[in-house]
This record gives sequence, structure tokens and C-alpha cells, in this order.
Amino acid sequence: MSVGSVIVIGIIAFVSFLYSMLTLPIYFLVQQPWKMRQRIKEVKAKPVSSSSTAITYKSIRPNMELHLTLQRQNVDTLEKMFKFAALNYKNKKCLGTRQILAEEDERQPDGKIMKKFRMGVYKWRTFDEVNVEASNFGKGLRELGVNPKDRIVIFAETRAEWMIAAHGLFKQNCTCCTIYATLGEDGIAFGVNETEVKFVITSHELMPKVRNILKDIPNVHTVVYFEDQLNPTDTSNFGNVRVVPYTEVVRKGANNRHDEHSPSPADIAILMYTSGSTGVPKGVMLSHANCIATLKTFSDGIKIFPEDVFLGLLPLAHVYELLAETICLCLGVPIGYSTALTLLDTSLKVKAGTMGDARALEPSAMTAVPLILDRVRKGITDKMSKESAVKKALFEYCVNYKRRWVRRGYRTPIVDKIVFKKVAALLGGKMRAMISGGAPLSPDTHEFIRNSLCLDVVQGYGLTETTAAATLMEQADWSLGRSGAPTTISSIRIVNWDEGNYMVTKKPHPQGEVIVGGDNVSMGYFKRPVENEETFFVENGVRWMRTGDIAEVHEDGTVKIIDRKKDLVKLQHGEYISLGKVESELKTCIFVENICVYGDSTKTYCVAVITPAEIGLKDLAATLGVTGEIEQLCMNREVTNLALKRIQEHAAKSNLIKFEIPTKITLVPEQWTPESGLVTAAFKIKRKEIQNKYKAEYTKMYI
Ligand SMILES: *[C@@H]1O[C@H](CO)[C@@H](O)[C@H](O)[C@H]1NC(C)=O
Ligand SMILES: *[C@@H]1O[C@H](CO)[C@@H](O)[C@H](O)[C@H]1NC(C)=O
Ligand SMILES: CC(=O)N[C@H]1CO[C@H](CO)[C@@H](O)[C@@H]1O
Repeated sequence: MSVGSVIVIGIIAFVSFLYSMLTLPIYFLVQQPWKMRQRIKEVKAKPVSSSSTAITYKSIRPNMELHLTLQRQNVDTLEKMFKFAALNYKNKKCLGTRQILAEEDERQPDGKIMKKFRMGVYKWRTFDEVNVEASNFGKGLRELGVNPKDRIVIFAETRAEWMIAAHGLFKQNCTCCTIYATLGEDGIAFGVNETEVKFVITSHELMPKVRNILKDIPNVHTVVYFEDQLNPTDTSNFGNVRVVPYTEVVRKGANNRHDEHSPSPADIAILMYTSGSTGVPKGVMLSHANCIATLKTFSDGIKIFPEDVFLGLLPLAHVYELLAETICLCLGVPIGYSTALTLLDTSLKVKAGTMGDARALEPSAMTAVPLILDRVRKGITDKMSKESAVKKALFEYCVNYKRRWVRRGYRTPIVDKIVFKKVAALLGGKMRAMISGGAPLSPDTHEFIRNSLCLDVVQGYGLTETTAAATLMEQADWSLGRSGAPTTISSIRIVNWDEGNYMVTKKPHPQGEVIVGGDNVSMGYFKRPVENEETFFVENGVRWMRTGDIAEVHEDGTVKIIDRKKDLVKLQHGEYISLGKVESELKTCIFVENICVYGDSTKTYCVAVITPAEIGLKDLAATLGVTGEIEQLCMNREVTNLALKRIQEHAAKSNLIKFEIPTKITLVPEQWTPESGLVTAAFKIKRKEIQNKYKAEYTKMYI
């Protein structure tokens, strides 16, 4: 840093110190920080039974208004839920789609031509319109030969028609089978085959994928596709399979003789294919009762209001997104859809100088996964590191300043206004609440996002098998690194896992494998009796699931996920390494895009394969005066050595123990995408596959 910027920062620090001292008494009285600190500590769940091998916790929080209303009005299926919403919110905006007006060429600074969208406003369907369209879609399918109780696959990206089609199916007591759009072709074909469906609902973008697997899904005789706003869909080469556009199905349903067939609570609403981190995808059976139970508990825990606007972005094939959006419908909150390609002004498909979806929609709530939040954080720090030394230092100063005061329970309205509101404007400027789920969020990222985007980030823990909601943080809980307490509908039990040395008798916090029980627990995997036997059990009429996750439970009843059973390896001297824990720490290193740590139990140290973040690695190489393409940098010994050094420094700063720190690393240029089969559709790494692919590299690191 130059002398000039040191002086500037020094002056700012001094002024802000004076300012803090002068305003502290006022803030103390107005903001009452002790209340915030108290709320963090408030007990949210208590043990209901305990022994030397297991402790069971239950929420002590009351059920809230919407939960009670749903109960009173006997809303016990998703079909009744939407009827309830349509009745209550009739002409209110419900689902919004950004209009794409044209695709135009745009010359980039490097001379390349790229196709970009010229986009219009959000176009909305009201609750009434959605209800009618869903009903017509369901009846249209009947016209095409679907029968009540049939299973139908929806294989498409998140968009308004996805939601409408799903409700169309519920209105016919059909089961909606969902498959991640990012599963590889084998996985998709496997899921479609296993469900024995005759109908597949897909989208313009995914038609080529469906065409490619047609020969492997011989049962399918009809494909319905959501149309593109601009381009006609290529429906050639589908052989004997009938191909029907979505709008035609709706039209067919508008004036026909078919009735609706309401499902009952025990009927399967959704058969959700999840990509286990090993082996083939598994279909999780979720009944209407499962979904409604989670809906009730979300309504207790998530503070969302009718004035909110929700940004629909994550895959609807993920139960947690589906039910987060469903709670919006229940409360009359409009949902505007977006995609990663059009979200921000700087997104790939957004024409220079025009607004991305976030600024067009100005949403106030959304869901996120740690992977996205890690990227946002890296994006902001990357951008700041390119600014002038003074700006950069000033930003860092403000980040530290805010962190310090927020940790003491204060808010920092002035710094927010001057500095952080500009960052928050990226997401439209109104974002207020974010729910993170899918994997544990690193405390650093959690705090950074919360402070620099000025919003509440609450973390939840749950699996598809527990219909998402097992634990959820409260909005007022500003702690970091924990996932909240058991929700109002589920119990959490931790049990000893001797091999990993996790015991419920541990001090100060009991530790053990998490077992989730309640109405929210799935009826099991489709056609998998063996796995069902291993994973689920029933006790006094309540279903329980063994999750394989390891947690500790704090005094206030909140849960911290600390490990995963199968991620544990034992090194030669008997030390256990939790690979997942090491990876999540090292992933916050600026040039690490993804990482897979490996420990050979016949050796004394662990090693890692890393896919670098392109910009981060180029910057790192530049400090050595090395330039080049990412492939060359990965091969460069000097760059690798420096990267290793940085990793080790970073690891030490993150308090990793000596044997947890990789002694050797290999940089690999390939991106790990779900298509490559190296990560799951939820972007969790698939250890086995990665170890197979990089066998040679791992072996070399152990020589
Ligand atoms: C709905 O379909 C299921 C089969 O998926 C069937 O068992 C059930 O009886 C049906 N429910 C009603 C209310 O018809
Ligand atoms: C699906 O089933 C067909 C025959 O029933 C078989 O030929 C095909 O290999 C199967 N595909 C997958 C991915 O399991
Ligand atoms: C909404 C509801 O019925 N929830 C049930 C969830 O499971 C627990 C058992 O852990 C029951 O006590 C609840 O009644």
C-alpha cells in the first residue's frame, strides 16, 4: 500500500473512531444491542429424552398464524393449498416471466461477437390465471391419454410453466417425478426408466437431451415441451414419439369434459430424483402430507410477508426451492423467475447497458446455496482487488468496521448507506432475506454476505428425504456456522458414532449422528427396499431417517453440522481427517474453485486435487511474472508451488490441524460440472468419481 493511502485510511479510521465514541451512547439506547445478544442465546429447542448414547430434541417454539390457518381450513394437500391461495389472492400477481424481445449481436471489447438478449418487463399471471391454466393443463394431459394416478416426469429448468404444470398434475392426483436438469444423460434415462412413465414434460432448451436418450426410454410415447420466447423448437427426429407444445396442451384442456381428481394426503405428490454422491440417482417419495408439514414449518420459521417479491432461481427440482416458492404462493407473494444467464446486469446474456432480472424485478427474498454465495463473495472481493489501493483499503476497513459492530449486536446504518447499499444494488437494492440450504455455509461467507449485502441470511438444514426442513435458523438469530434449531414439525436426535469418536457425552456440546423424525420424513426411496431398510425406521408411529451427517447441539438447541460419516479417513498414525471439513475451509481460498482432498490410510499426510478459479489463478501466477492459459498455469511447477504455499497459509489461518493440511496439491484445468459426472446436480463433489479420474495424479502425489 502506498504512503498516501495509508494516510487516507489513517484519517478515516481516526474520524470514524471519534464518530463511534460520540454516537455510541445514542446507538446503545436506540438499537438496544443487548436484546440482539439475548435473542441469539434464547433457547429454541430442548431435549425431550436423553441417555448415554442418544439425545432427542424438540422445538419449543409456537406455531404461527399461517400454520394454524392451514390446519383450521384443513389444507392437507398441495392441491388444496393452491385452491386456498387462488381463493384468497385472486387478482394479485402470482408468477412473473421476464419478456425477451430479441436476440442481438454485440461486439465485445476483444472483437468477438456475442448474442445478447434485449429484454422487456416482467409479465405476470395472477393467482386466478395460474389456477385456471394449471387446471387446463391437467385436463389437456387427460385428453392426451394421461389417467389419474399416473406418474409423469417433469425435466426442465425453473420457470413459471414448471410450477403450473406441477399443479396441473396435482389436480389430477398424478405424481410429479422431478429430475435435475443437470443430471448426466445416463442419470436422466435411469430416472425416466425407473418411474415407467409414458409422458415426459420438458423444455425447449432440453429437447436435444431428451432426443438423445429416446432409445433408452422405450416406455415414453409423448413429450410435452415448454416453448421458447423467441425461437421455434426443433421437434424433428423424435420417431414414433408424439411431441406437443405446452400451450397446445393448455388449449386442449380449456373446453373438455374431464374432471379434476383430488389427491389425498397420503398420496405421493412428488417423486424426486436426487443424485446420491455415490451410485445411481434415487427417487425420494414425498407425499402431500410431507410437503404440507414442511410448508407449515416454513411458515413458522421464515419471515416473509405479502409485500415481498421472491426471486425464483434455484432448480424447482430441489424440494427446498419448490417448497420455499410454495410458501410464497400460500402467502400471496409474487414470484419472478430468472436464470443465471440473465440475473445481473453483468450476466452473460444481458445486453451491455441494460438491466438484469434482479434490477428489473427488485426482489426482496430468495433462496441460495453455499456454492452461489461463495461465488458472490469471491466476485465482490475480486472486483475490489481491482480497484485503486485507497478504495480497496477503504472497503476492507468498512467490512472490518461493520463486522466488529455487528458482532457486538449493533447495526451500522451510515456505513450501510455510504458503502454497502451500492453492493446491495447489484441484486436490485431491495433484497432483505435469504435462506441458504443444501450444504453447510462457511461462517466467513455467511458473515460477509450478510454484512456487505445488508440482508438477513438464515441457514437451514435438511435433506430431500426429510422434505427439506429439519432445522432452520430464526431471523433474529445472528449466530454463524450453525443451522438453527429443530423446526416445529421435526425432532432431531443425535446418537453416538463410536468409530468417529463423536459422543453425546462430549463437552461442552453433545455430538453424534443426526437422525430426523417427524411428519416431514419421506416414505422412502422408490423401488429400493434394501436402502429403505438401512435408512428409515418407525418408532411409536413416527418415521425417522438416519442422515449420516454429524452434528453438535448447542445449549440453545441449535444444531451445527460438523462432519459427514463417509467423509472420514484415518491416516497412518490413527488421526481422523474429515475431508469435507478441510475442503469447505480451503474452498474459501481465493483461487480455489473446487477441491477434493484425499487421505491414504497407509500414509501420514493428505493431498488434494484442485480446480482453480481462473481469475484467481491468473492473478497468483502474475505475481510470479507468469502468464498463459489456464492449462499452462496448471502444469507450471512454480505456480503450483506458490498455490500450495498459499493453501497452507490459508489452512493455518483457518485453524486446521497439521495433518489436515494437504502436503501436496495438483491443479487441474477441467471444470467439475454435473455433466462431467464429478459433482452431483447440487454441486457436491463425488469423491469416488474424482478419485478414479485423477488416480494417476493422486498416486504421483504419494510418491
Ligand atoms: C390417488 O392416486 C393414488 C395412486 O397414486 C391412489 O392410491 C389414491 O387412491 C388416489 N387418490 C384418490 C383420492 O383418488
Ligand atoms: C431403460 O430400459 C431399456 C429397456 O427397458 C434399456 O434398454 C435401457 O438400457 C434402460 N436405460 C437405462 C439408462 O437404464
Ligand atoms: C405437523 C405434525 O403433525 N407434525 C408431527 C411431526 O412429527 C412429530 C414427531 O417427531 C409429531 O409429534 C408432530 O405432530
